[in-house]
Amino acid sequence: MTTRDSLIEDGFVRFDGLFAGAEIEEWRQVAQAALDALDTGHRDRFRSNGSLCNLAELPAFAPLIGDPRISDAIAQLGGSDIRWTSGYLISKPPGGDPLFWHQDWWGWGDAVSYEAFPAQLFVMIYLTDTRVENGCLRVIPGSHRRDHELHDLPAAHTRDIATRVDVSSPVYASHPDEMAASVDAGDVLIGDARLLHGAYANTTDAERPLLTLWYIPNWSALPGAVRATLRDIYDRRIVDIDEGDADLPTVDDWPADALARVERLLPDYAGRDTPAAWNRLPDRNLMLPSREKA
Ligand SMILES: O=C(O)CCC(=O)C(=O)O
Repeated sequence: MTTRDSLIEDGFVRFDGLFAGAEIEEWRQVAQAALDALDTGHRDRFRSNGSLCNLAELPAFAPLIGDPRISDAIAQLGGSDIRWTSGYLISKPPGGDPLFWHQDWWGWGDAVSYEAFPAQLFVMIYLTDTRVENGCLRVIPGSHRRDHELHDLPAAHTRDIATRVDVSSPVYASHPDEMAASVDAGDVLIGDARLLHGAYANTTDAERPLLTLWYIPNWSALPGAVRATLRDIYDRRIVDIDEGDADLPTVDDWPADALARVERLLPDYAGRDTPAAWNRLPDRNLMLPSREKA
């Protein structure tokens, strides 16, 4: 199976050793400095994630976002017109809670959502060796295209789910279909935004940092309405975890040297389409049958 086939079948692929361990250790230190600067309210608000720091406010990560090893990996999967829209530093503190089950695709009302190849990809770069014990990713393979009972859970990233963690609830509990996606520092997980995933609790006494970067593999192939919403995400006009109507900093505010690292990847959109509606819930009737029923 090629990496592209795995992405289409399972919804994710691991690229082993894409970065050297020493490089990742440097990024871990940059991440730790950003975490040290957070107020305690942030970590309470994003208790299930651990932290959710928008990289639009952390231009230090520009060289990593623009690193050609990431675009080359996406090209290997079938990307030919790659853009980057956003990213987060998601870090579980020592003893941090499990992450709720969810998927991150927001455009389920558009027909592109039911195609085999993803419209949007996550690139997850864990900054330490990450296993079940310290809170690695858990996924439901195939759930990006196939119906699954966890699609009935409430939409992701609401304040309630992110804040009030009840580990006995199916929103946070282990599921028989789950697979642990452990990594060594330097490995990179690339996956379909539609994939159902969560993360285990961090039972260790060390921080478990992750950078999640969002890329679009084939920008010009997407409907104008979907590109319009992605541009709004880039501009931080509509993301559901940002609060209120505050005028938030964006990548356009970065210093010139940081901006130069990502410029070729920015979601240029000058159309006039009405943006595709924000809809995090799939129409299960339009999905392929579950793996048991197939
Ligand atoms: O923390 C993780 O391992 C995954 C994070 C994630 O997928 C999310 O917060 O949406």
